[in-house]
Amino acid sequence: MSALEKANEPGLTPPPNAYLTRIGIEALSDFAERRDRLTDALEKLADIGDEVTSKVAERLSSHLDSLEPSVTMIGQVKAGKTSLVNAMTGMPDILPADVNPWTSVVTSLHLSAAGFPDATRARFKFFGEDDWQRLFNRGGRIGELAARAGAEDELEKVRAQLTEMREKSRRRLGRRFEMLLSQQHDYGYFDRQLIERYVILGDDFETETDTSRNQGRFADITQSADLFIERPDLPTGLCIRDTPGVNDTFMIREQITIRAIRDSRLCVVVLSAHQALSDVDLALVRLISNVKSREVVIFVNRIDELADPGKQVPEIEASIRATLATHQGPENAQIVFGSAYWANRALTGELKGMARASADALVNWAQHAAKAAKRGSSTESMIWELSGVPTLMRALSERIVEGEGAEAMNRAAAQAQNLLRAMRATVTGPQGDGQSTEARLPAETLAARLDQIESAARADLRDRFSRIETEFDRRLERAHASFLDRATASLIGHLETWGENEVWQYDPSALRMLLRTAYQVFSANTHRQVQAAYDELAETLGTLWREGFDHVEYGFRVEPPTAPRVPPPVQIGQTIALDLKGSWWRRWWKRRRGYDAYAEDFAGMIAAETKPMVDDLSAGLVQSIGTEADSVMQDFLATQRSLIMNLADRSGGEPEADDAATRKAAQLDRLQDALAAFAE
Ligand SMILES: Nc1nc2c(ncn2[C@@H]2O[C@H](COP(=O)(O)OP(=O)(O)OP(=O)(O)O)[C@@H](O)[C@H]2O)c(=O)[nH]1
Ligand SMILES: [Mg+2]
Repeated sequence: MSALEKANEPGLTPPPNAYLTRIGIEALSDFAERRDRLTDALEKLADIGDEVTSKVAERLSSHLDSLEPSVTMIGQVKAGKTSLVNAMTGMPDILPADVNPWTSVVTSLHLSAAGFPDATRARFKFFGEDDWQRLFNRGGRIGELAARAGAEDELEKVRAQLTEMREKSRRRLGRRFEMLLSQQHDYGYFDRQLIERYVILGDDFETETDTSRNQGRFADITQSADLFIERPDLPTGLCIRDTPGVNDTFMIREQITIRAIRDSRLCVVVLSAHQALSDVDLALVRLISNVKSREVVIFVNRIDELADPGKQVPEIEASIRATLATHQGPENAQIVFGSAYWANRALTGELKGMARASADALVNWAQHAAKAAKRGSSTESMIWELSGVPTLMRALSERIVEGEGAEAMNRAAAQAQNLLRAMRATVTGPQGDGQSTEARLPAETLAARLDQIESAARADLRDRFSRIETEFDRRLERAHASFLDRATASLIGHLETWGENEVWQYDPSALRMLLRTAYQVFSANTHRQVQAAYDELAETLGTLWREGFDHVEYGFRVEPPTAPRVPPPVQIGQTIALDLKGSWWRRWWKRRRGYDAYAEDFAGMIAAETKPMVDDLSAGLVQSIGTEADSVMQDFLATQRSLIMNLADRSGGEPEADDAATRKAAQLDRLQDALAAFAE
């Protein structure tokens, strides 16, 4: 059935066998139980506490509840990313997947058990003026490459295609075209028709006569789509991001993919079993080789199209591992084999109508994957298991729990400890002896000390960052220069031996390796320095508590926040001129004359090609990490300030009646024990 035929169906109600999606996410359910115990403890703290402490407790608990781990799906065009996203979501029809329409937009499906704070159910953001200008005036990445390589006629071709594309959009959108850039459209609902209007490009716009359908009307200027779906059966929130295929003509989408990978902690590379990791996919390998192995899962889709999956799958796996090893891809990345087609059939229960070849392959695969074929389970759950989707979900769930999940829990548990310690002081006096805490320092002094501490801590963090940045820039520059030296030496060597008529090629992977190493050092430094800044701040605040109040427990300490994670340097993998081995490079080569011209032009071109990559790493990333580290610090400080000032305000007030105080002290003791279970 084509996407067009289905356009007017809602298609968004859960399929008959939606229950299957609960298979494979057991680790998430266990996690959710632990999380609920912690939120319970926080809610109890909120009950006991005064207004200020309750607010802190509620904020911590809602923060934990709104945790939304995300997974970005990337892969070659038509590997079946969208079909797989649909299967993982448990809604085979949610996103249009077909031979003809193709995904042009990063589409994020936000699944939440708890619902969403506002009424928006679909949000579409259009390209900004900048991206658009860059694409059309300079021809996107391809244009930049072509211009730099001196391939003017290629550039002309690209420009002509882009102009045509722009004219098409203009015709379709009329006067609104310019106005729409940088805008965002929000809807309180979504259906197939709406989604298609924004996320699907197709070859047949111009021949489409039924304009009421508006398929793909906004797709070429839409940059991202967000859909918000309530899924009460899910133990945690989850975001699944579908992306456009990576080997697209204009490479503008490579940048979009890079951003999408960076926005998620986990990445699934979807390959097609027919052409798993061919040379076309080296661009993919380059991107994922900058992500930690444990944060990448490879899903080889479409095994239903193999004649003998039982025999072919191990061969494919060996060949993928070999390609990854040769091209410095992630080591030991988990590889899952399966079929989105089988998964979606299992969900809808349409098993009889399954294509013959696909059904044969299923039987063949079932014999090899004996584990999946558990006796006593239903046919659809067997097929679901064989589709690989539950295995994929298991892999993702484990990684979510040990990564983002564990961090969120540790963070919340540490802050809950701080809260509890502060509450002991506010509720009963720190010794639990019913005496109310007395402030030793007047409120104004405490406030002034807090101001001082805050500005000193933030300045310290800024200093640390600027030192890290200087060192990182130096390393990047060194890496860059040493690569240029080596490459130029190789070029001269080539010219001396072979002359100008032999085309010379040089592999840029050494550059990437150098940049990656520089980044690893930077990343480790950053983590250490930020944590050190937080630890020192927590110490200082602990001292303030002890100095500021009578009766604060001996050894009272403040737990520091956790340093934010440093994202992987995905942009190191972006395609540069040296990666293009084909006709362009030959052309570039053929245009030069004379050794000096080669060496000079080469250095100039490589410098220009790699500079944005280096800049993006140094300025872009360092800045965003710095901003995040600062905002975590400020958040922590704001909480501490509210707790300290609260205690100062209450001191000297009427102490609570003895029995009430004793009761609360006992409650706090129990909560202390409950929280201890979450200590690292
Ligand atoms: N036989 C078979 N066909 C599949 C499978 N997965 C996807 N397809 C089909 O392959 C075509 C492309 O699938 P999509 O899910 O749109 O692929 P995609 O990777 O999202 O494609 P782009 O968005 O264009 O990059 C559709 O016709 C799907 O029905 C599979 O596991 N088996
Ligand atoms: Mg797609």
